[in-house]
Amino acid sequence: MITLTIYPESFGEPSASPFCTKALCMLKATGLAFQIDESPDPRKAPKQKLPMIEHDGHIIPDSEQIREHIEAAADHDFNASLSDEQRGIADAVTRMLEEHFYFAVVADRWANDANWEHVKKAFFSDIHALLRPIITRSIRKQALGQLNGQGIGRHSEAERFGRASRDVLSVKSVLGDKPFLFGDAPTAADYTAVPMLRASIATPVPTMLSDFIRSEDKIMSYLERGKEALYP
Ligand SMILES: N[C@@H](CCC(=O)N[C@@H](CS)C(=O)NCC(=O)O)C(=O)O
Repeated sequence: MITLTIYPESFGEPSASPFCTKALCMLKATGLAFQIDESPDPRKAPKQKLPMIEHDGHIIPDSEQIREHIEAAADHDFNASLSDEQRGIADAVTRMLEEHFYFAVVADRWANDANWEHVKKAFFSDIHALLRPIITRSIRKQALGQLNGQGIGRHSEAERFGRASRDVLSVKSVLGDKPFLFGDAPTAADYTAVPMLRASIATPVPTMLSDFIRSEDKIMSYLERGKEALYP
């Protein structure tokens, strides 16, 4: 049995984290038996990040490593139908969304004062009321420090939007008129793209990025279709 540890659902998504939603949807697609352990606290995870899985005594962190592990365990290749060229594009799209676009979403949630009020309530309401202000201030400071270190935190919202909206347009170009990124059926990159783009419009207070995505009909229908096909 596999145990998948993820952050609890929030803002209408199965998990607060698009990486956790990705791992959850991939596990479901392989047909492997698994149970979910919801945790708000990543500190016990090997990389202090979620998701992670525990399988027969082995702990595997990181959604990409989880993907490799479950593909081997279930003898299931998410990209079986893809050519080498498509696999290259799929990996590039995945990296763009997970290592660049994701940080724009985090900034919209954690650096935007109006959204931060909702994030605080959604993620940290279990913390005792007396300690909550001190703990949430420190967690926010740490998150903003990470954004600054990564680099995206040094941009204004408009500059961030310029970069992140181009990522969305790249996804739209790869999608074209197909139901999923590489054809009629979802492949690995869809398991990143759908939760990641959905996370960016799930922020309760609209941002330049969420308004832009909501105005893109092709992307919005892709996200509806993706939710239907991939989500539990
Ligand atoms: N590369 C990792 C990224 C996972 C990740 O960034 N998780 C975030 C939530 S979206 C996290 O747990 N952050 C906790 C922290 O940075 O303290 C993956 O693919 O799983």
